[in-house]
Amino acid sequence: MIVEASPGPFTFDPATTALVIIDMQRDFCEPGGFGETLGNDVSLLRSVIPPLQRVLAAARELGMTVIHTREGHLPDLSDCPPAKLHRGNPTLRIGDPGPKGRILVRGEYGHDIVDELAPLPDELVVDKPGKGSFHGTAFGAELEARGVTSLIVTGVTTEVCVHTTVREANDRGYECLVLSDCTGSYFPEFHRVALEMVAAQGGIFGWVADSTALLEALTQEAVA
Ligand code: C5J
Repeated sequence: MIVEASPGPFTFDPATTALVIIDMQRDFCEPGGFGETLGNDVSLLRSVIPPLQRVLAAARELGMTVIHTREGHLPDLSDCPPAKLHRGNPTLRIGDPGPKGRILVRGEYGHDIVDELAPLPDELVVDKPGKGSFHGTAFGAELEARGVTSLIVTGVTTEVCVHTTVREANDRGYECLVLSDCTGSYFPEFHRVALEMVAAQGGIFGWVADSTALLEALTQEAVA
């Protein structure tokens, strides 16, 4: 299967490709969570949801591997480095009680994925303490166990957890396609530049396309 992408066509086999949905959690996408405590306008991430719902539906229809990630910490915060916990001047810190439960803590309502993109029972959900999906998780082992060699990467935020995951994946030999309208940032300029960085220099970290280009390719596959 071939997707029109930047810097050139992205070729992949759906049987060995995972749709990775990074951190589409209430803590980042809804008021009262981690993203808002840092002073961000969380409504900026909402535009990611409709195109990502369409991509998720198409991937499920094709029987592709779907993996969701969630950034967050154990209730005792033992996996939260002090530098992360004490950094900056947020209105609430990681672990503090907020309107959606303790900020960025596993098991809390705010830590979970938004209703619109809720995982199905058979879909893997990877809980990660850091920004990248490989650090401190079984993500790499799970990809290997499923024979995955290519990733279609979506979610938030483009320049933080999406970028870190793509960089980690690229160094491990995975071919990554980042979907421009299925990723988002609190900073539109960072989003634009982060995507440019992925595809620059002949695709230094991977490829970039929009969901329309991917859906065209997936639809043709479903018909064929
Ligand atoms: C951030 C993330 N931005 N999921 N996390 O702190 O990108």
